[in-house]
Amino acid sequence: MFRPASLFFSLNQHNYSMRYIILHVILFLFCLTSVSQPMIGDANATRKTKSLYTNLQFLSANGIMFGHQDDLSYGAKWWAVPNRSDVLETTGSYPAVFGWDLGGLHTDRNLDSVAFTDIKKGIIKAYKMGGINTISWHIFHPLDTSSSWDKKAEVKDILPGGQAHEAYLKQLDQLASFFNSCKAGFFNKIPIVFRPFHEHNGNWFWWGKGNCTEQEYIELWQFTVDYLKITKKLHQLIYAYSPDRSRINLDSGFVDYLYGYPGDDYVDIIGLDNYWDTGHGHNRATMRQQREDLKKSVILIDSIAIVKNKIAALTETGNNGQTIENWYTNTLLNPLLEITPTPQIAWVLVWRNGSTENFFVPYKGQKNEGDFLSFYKLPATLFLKNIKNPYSRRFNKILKEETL
Ligand code: BMA
Repeated sequence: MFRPASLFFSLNQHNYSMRYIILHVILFLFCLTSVSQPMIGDANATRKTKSLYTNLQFLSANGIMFGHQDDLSYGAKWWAVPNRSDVLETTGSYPAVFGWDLGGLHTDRNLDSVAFTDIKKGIIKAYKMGGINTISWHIFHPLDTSSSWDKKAEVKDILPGGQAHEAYLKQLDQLASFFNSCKAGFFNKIPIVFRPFHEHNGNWFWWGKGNCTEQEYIELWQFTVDYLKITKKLHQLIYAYSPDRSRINLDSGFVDYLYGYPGDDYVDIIGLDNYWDTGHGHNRATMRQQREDLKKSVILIDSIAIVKNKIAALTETGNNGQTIENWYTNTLLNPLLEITPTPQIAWVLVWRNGSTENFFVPYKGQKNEGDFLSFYKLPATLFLKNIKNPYSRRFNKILKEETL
């Protein structure tokens, strides 16, 4: 039988030790390179933005942060009450990640009626508390301001040379001034995870598959990032790419995921919107199969992030109305914990608590409240109380045990 070790033992003692040392030096150098920092696309990103990006890697190796859309703006039973949060009321902590949406920037309220002045205040508050802000953009096409779901709107019209290109530049100028107005101190622009043109592999948005070509989508993304980064000189953004799981065949996951991928210099977060494998009403697969598919989808983004030296995240997920018993522990978290090695997913973000019919976080008294509390207490999950100043270069601490 061939035994690799016999190669060494056949040598004299001196050669053996030399080879042994060389082998270990090579292994050591390999380890050094393989734990290198993740690569943010913007080489000129601000110091805090770079630190946040590096810290996301540390955080993802130590737990999964919990995020909630519009957490500070309203809850299932309240609207615009300072400091309120359904997550806080159920668990005793704010989420670690705060989601916002800038759709409707041409008016003074976003598509869900939240005043932009309040969104800005919320972003600053979340930052000062040590939370992480992520912004999606249900953008209205400048030629037809009805909504993101308006399929008549054409991507090619807003690309350079298109009839609405100038109008799109105005939207980008507005977007840039909004980002720049989110600051804490004169020079301190708040780092933000920006997640534009999401779920583009689905056909429901005007930038989606079937409503524009793959090349147009890529151009739209690249143009947008270049304009914000080069023309507007914004260096506080981390860009999240987030296709929808329902339009990915997991047997050809890599290829399907990368449909419309604009390139490693343009993407920092390997995101995925996955409502599909977590009990979606239209998914005919059994819950057992969905559990396996959720795992596969997470392994998919985790591996792509590893290959590309980026950060993976479940940028949207949820069970609307919390109809599935113990959804947080049983449907969402446990499957992820069954994967070995543990996938490095920086955060999971659930959608908004719009009303007592449409909500994703159990509010006080809702039947899954206890389950959500258990989810919060588990060592694997990280809420605001568990992370401290993710914008600092010296950040290396999770506060889980100390707080619970
Ligand atoms: C969708 C729904 C809409 C909402 C949109 C943007 O999923 O919740 O009601 O307007 O997100 O938040």
